[in-house]
Amino acid sequence: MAQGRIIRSISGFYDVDDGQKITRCRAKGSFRKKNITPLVGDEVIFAYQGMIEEVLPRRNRLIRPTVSNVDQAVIVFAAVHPEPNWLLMERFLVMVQQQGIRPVICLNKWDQVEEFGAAETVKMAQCYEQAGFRVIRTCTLTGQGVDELKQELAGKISVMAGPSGVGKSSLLNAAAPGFTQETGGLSEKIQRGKNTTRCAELLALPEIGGFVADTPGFTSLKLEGILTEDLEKFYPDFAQHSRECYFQGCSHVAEPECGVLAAVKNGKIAAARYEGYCAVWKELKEEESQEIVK
Ligand SMILES: Nc1nc2c(ncn2[C@@H]2O[C@H](COP(=O)(O)OP(=O)(O)O)[C@@H](O)[C@H]2O)c(=O)[nH]1
Ligand SMILES: [Mg+2]
Ligand SMILES: [Zn+2]
Repeated sequence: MAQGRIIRSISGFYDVDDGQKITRCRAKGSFRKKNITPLVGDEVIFAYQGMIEEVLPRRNRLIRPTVSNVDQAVIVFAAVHPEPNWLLMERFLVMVQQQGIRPVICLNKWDQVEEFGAAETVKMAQCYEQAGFRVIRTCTLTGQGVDELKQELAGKISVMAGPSGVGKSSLLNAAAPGFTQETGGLSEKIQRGKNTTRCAELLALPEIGGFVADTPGFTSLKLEGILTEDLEKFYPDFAQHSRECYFQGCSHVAEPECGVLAAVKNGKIAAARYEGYCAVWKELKEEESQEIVK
């Protein structure tokens, strides 16, 4: 019996990496009765004959893509093309933190900042840094920021998230010698049907250690299971200011004498960050009122 991690799942089989080699396994028949479905990322006890005997407790579970025990999500956006959707960034940040996963923001194609100006992207990079997030500015053409990205990936289980065409696969190829992830997006578009059903795969990072899952990317994201009153948990930069709110349970959206709004006015919280919060809050509120109608 040995312990390893599922790195791939293909039609009923699971490839388990124990650090030495990869063993193709089936799941024990009793799993089905117990409603256990092994996931990519799971730590398992397995027999070398090719049988998963036990799935060890999961730390967390990301839904898109479906990977468990994730340390961090690298959220990749392009500086200019495809045009960054900052509200989508807010949703990514909330979703990832809701699962207890650390977000790392990667703004790729930084060469486009010089080419096109992109004052908005430069401003947002600072805004997220000010909010306490790790922000890496990268360019796969010049190699800018690639070492920083490698440092973040080293020894951890990471998932690349973000829209398609922003350079996720290119970044992995730049960060890991030997990786040959397909880039350019075209074939991904053709295969989209296939890709959405296929599970993510964990790629072992040579030299630096750890695993990373590449994903085709998606451009929409619906937040589920979050209450408006819990939203500010995912805005750690608001915490010290919300203590100054006059009303207990202040939503920071409409109440008078709000500490968060005051911090926005005196520049301690970036206005764009606050606008993102309000937009997500309103979305969640709308859903809550629909729930009540049902
Ligand atoms: N200008 C520029 N283009 C890049 C950069 N990184 C990737 N690309 C290009 O962006 C396109 C999409 O890259 P890809 O890695 O397939 O994106 P993915 O869909 O997120 O995996 C490809 O044509 C890449 O050559 C970069 O840093 N700067
Ligand atoms: Mg890709
Ligand atoms: Zn408030």
